[in-house]
Amino acid sequence: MNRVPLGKHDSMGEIVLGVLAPHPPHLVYADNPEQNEPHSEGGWEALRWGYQRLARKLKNIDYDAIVIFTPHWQTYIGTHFLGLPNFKSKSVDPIFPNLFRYNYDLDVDVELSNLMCESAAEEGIITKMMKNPDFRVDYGTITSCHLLNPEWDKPIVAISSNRNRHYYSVEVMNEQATALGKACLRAIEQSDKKVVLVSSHSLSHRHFVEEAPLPEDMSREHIYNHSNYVWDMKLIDLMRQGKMKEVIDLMPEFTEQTMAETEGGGLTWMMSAMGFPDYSAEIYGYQSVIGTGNVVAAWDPNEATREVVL
Ligand code: 2X7
Ligand code: FE2
Repeated sequence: MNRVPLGKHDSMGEIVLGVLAPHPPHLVYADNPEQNEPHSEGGWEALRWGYQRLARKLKNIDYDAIVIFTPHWQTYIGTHFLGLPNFKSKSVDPIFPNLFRYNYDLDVDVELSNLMCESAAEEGIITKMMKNPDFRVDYGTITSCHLLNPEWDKPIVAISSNRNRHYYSVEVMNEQATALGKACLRAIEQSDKKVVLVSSHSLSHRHFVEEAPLPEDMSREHIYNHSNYVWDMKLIDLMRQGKMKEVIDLMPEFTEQTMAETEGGGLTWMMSAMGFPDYSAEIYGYQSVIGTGNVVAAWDPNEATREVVL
C-alpha cells in the first residue's frame, strides 16, 4: 500500500503509555479470575497489587488499543501479527497446566495490525498476518493483557518474537527489534490512534526446576541467585534514572548473564518505538516468581500524569 507522508499539521496517532508487564501464569492463577479453571489461595501480592494499581491508572488514560510483544509466540521465519478480528479458545500453559487453563475471547484491532505489518515490511523485516482462526494465543499475551485490563474492553495487536537471537546473536536481535519499534511507531502515527505498548516479559530468568507442593506457598519463593538480583536492580535503577538508551545498550550482556526473556526483543522494540525515554519509569512492583525476577514498570510520555509510584 502506498501511503501519503503525514503533513506537519495532520493529526497523528501516538503512544500514550509503555508498559513492562511480566507474564508468569502464577499471577493469573493467584488472582482466581472466572476465566481460569484452577483455584489458588493467592500469592505474589507485590506484583499483583502493583498490576492493580497500574490497571487503575490505565482506566484514566484515553486509548484505543493495546499492542503487545510476546516472547511466547515464537516465530522462526519473520515477525507475525494477529490478523483476525477475534480469537477465542482455551490457553493452557505447557509448563504449568496445573496453574493456567484460561478461557479467552479477545478482539484484535486488525486495521492497526495490518498497518504495523506493512510498515515493518517497508523496513525490510519479513512479516506475516496470522489468519488461522484456530490459532491459540500464547499465555504471555493473555496473562499480561488480563492483568492490565481484566475487563478486556480494548482490542489488542499481538506481535510475535522472531528468534533472531537463536539464528544469529543478541546483538542482531537488538538491531532487528529496534527497526521493528521504529516501524511500529510509524504505523501508530499513521493510524491516528492512541496506543498502549506492552512488552511482556520478566527480567532475570534463572528459575527453580522443582515446583513447591503448593505453588502459592510464599515461604518457598525467592530470587534464584544474588547476581541475577544485582542485575535486576541495576536495570531498575537505570529505569528510575531515565537512562533507557543505556539499558538497551546493556541488553546483550544482561540477556546472556541472566538468561532473560529480553532475548525475544520486547523491551528493545518498545523503547525504540518510544524514542528511548530519558525520563523516569514508574515502578509498580518487583518480585520473584519461581526464582525469576519480575518488575512491573511504565513509561508515561505525558509529564502531567507521570508519577513516582515506588
Ligand atoms: O513464562 C514464564 C515466565 N516468564 C516467568 C516465570 C514463570 C513462568 O513462566
Ligand atoms: Fe515467560
